[in-house]
Formats: sequence, structure tokens, C-alpha cells
Amino acid sequence: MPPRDYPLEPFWMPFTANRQFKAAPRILVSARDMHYVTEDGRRILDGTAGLWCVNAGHCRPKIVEAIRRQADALDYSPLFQMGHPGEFRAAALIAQLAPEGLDHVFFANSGSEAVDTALKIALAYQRARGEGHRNVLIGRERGYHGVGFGGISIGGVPATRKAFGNMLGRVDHLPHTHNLERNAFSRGQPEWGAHLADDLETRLIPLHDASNIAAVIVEPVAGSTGVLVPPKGYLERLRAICDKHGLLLIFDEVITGFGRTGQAFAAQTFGVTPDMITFAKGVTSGAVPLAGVIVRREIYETVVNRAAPDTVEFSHGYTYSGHPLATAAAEATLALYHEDKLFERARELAPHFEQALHSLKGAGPVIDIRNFGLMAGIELEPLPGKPGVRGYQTFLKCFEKGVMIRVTGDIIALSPPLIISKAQIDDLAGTIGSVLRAAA
Ligand code: PXG
Repeated sequence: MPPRDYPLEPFWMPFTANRQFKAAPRILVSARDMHYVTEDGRRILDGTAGLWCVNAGHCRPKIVEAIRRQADALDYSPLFQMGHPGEFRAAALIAQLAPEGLDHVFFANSGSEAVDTALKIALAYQRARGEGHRNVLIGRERGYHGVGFGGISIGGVPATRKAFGNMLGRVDHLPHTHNLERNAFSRGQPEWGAHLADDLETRLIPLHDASNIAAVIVEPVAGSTGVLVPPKGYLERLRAICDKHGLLLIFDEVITGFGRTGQAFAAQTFGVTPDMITFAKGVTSGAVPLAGVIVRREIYETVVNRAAPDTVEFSHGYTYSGHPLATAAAEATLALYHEDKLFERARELAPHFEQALHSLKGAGPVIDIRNFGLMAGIELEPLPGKPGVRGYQTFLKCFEKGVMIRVTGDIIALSPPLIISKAQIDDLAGTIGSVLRAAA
């Protein structure tokens, strides 16, 4: 291995045990299609599409070329009071993929920003239609919506909240839908749990009064907290309750968007249409940061058309809301999804993926396996008194054996690029199985 010509210490790594990592670093230097290459020249199969984002596979030449061309032609253009063609084209392409009726797109750079933007659009919309008292935001336990103050407030991941004190004040949470006793080893959507959506109507609405609630935000399939698939009928019930009481429903599709569930958005796969969708990650296959919110036309029209002419209708946006490199990457990525039929591919591979992963039932400490589209969670019995240790050890062992998995505590989360082959799925499952059996 060539010596490292850079120090490790100055970089404060995100969501990482810095001292543990720096004592035994794992450095990736290149990637192509389904594989990474480490600094010591080992090829690693990517079982997680990076961090749930590289849906088209790594370093696809058409995306690389589009970014290169754009960097040469227009590196940056001011995005407030000015435009460049790419942002309009990318917004139109994203709107075309979205469910019927959601046809305006606001750009941000990260999922966290997309979530904050969606919450602010919800508040701005309620105010614009004369319902400004609707300012309570409802999230869900075990929801992950990034790390902005909006996202951690409506989110339900204790570790992202406990050290930071102030949260948004007017927030409440639905219960999560994870239940091992009822639903362990479900394939696809679990049978039990649709009634958990009724908590919105039986507890939260009476508590806050519907007239004070602006919006409900959920991930259609919770990703980060371990692939929690919505019970059959659950999302439909949430939609019906929101409609009945005038609440906006936001799907955070930062992970589930762009083919992960076999269609462009999980909203389409589940047949439930929210009022807004947040997206990020897969929109550029991770190549350049881009994120955003897709809104129902009436939301755009209410906020925009009810403001006085010649005023900025929505005082929100980022220096890089629709950066030329990002929108060029998005245009190329969306074209590639279409040309290679990658969403269909995900749909076709899902049964094989399901079969391969459920074959790990009985492997060592496995206490649940769950899956939807090309996402799966494998839950391990924690080591007594040491939550997360078994998960982390499994991650390290798989990495040694040339496979990248992601763990959240003691849950393995898998979300491979949509270009994965059946043989690679078998390899992924086989490696995890051998590591878990050896650990038992
Ligand atoms: N919403 C959802 C549903 C997400 O999954 C975000 C918002 C925030 O996106 P940004 O771009 O601000 O990170 C996410 C991000 C993991 C993992 O290992 C998941 C995410 C990010 C990093 C790691 O589960 N999700």
C-alpha cells in the first residue's frame, strides 16, 4: 500500500467514532459500477449504494461526462433572481416522474435541507390560505429526516436529539410501526399494524386540535432506523385521516425515491399520493449533492399567487439551490435510469433479493429479516449489555471479506445499486450469512 500523504487528524468525521476510525482507517480511493477500491487495492462490493444514494452504480460514464461538460461551460450562476437552463430542465424531468398532480420542484442540496424546506412550505402554505394557526408538525418515532433542527425535531432518533437541547416547539410524533412479536420475518408489507395510523386521529388530533396542525411527515419505508416497512393499509389510513382534517401529508422519499421500491417514488409503488415529496440522494446517483421538494400544484399556486405581485413569495433558498453541476448530474442520471430501465430492474430483482436475504433466517443471531423493493433490514440479537457491538463487528467482518454493508445499531441495512446482478445479490447474502454463522 502506498504511504498516505495526508494526516487523518484535522478532519472531524461525520457520524463516525473518530478515534476508533483513525486508529484503523478504511479508505476508499475509487469506484466503478458495483465496486469500490480501497487504498490497499481491494475490491469491495457495494451493498448499500454508498449511503443509499448511488442507485445507478458508481462513476457511470454518462453522468461523469455531463458533470465534466457542465463544469467547463457554466460552473456557477447566481440562483436567486437569475436562472440557468439546467435547473428548469431538471425540475421538469423530476416533476414528470412524480405522482400525478405533484408538479413543482424546489431545490436544496441535502435531504436535511429538503426536509426543512418542506416543513417551511407547509407553514407558508397554511398561512397563505388563511390557516396560519396550523403550525404543529407531526413526525414519527424512529423517523429519520436528517440533522437540521427541523429534521431532528420531527424525527424520532434519540441519538440525533439528546445532545442538542432546543427543538422546534410545536411538534409531536406518531408511534413507529416496528413490532418483532407480530411481524418478524415478514416478506414485503407486514399484515399487522395499519391501526397504528389511527393514533393520529384518536390521540394527536384531539390533543392539538386539527385546526392547529399543519402537516404530517413520514418516510414511506423508514430507512435509517432499520428498514421499517409500512404495514398493509397504514399509509392509506394516514392519507385518509389527513384528508379528513385538512392536514398536509409529506413523504420523505430521500431514500425511497428514484427506483428503490421499483418505481420512481414509493408513493407510486404504494398507490398513496402525498401532498409533498422530499428527495435527494438517488436524484444524481450521489455524484453531486442535490435535493428538493416536489409539491402539489395547489401548494405552489397558493403560496405564489396569493402574494402581492413583484414580491418574493417564499423567502427561502440556498446559494446552491439548483447548482449547475448538480442539475447536469440529475439530468444525466434520470436519462440513465430511463435508458437502462433501472426502476423496472429493481422491481424485477426484488423477489430474488427477498429470497436471498430470507435464506439467512436461522443464521446465528438473526431475529428478523424484512424487505421491500431493493431495501432490506436484518436485525440481530444484541450482545448482552452491549447494544450495537455485534452490528459493528458484522460490518467490519463483511468489509474484510470484500462486502460493504451498513449497520444501524444491531440492524444490517442493505440497499444495493439498482444495477446489481443476481449473482452479486447471492454474493452479498452469502458473505453476510458466513459472517453471521461464524459469529454464532
Ligand atoms: N431524510 C431521510 C429519509 C434520510 O434517509 C435525510 C432525510 C437527510 O439527508 P442528508 O442528505 O441531509 O443526509 C436522510 C439521510 C444511514 C444513513 O446509514 C442515512 C441517511 C444519511 C446517511 C446515512 O442510514 N439518510
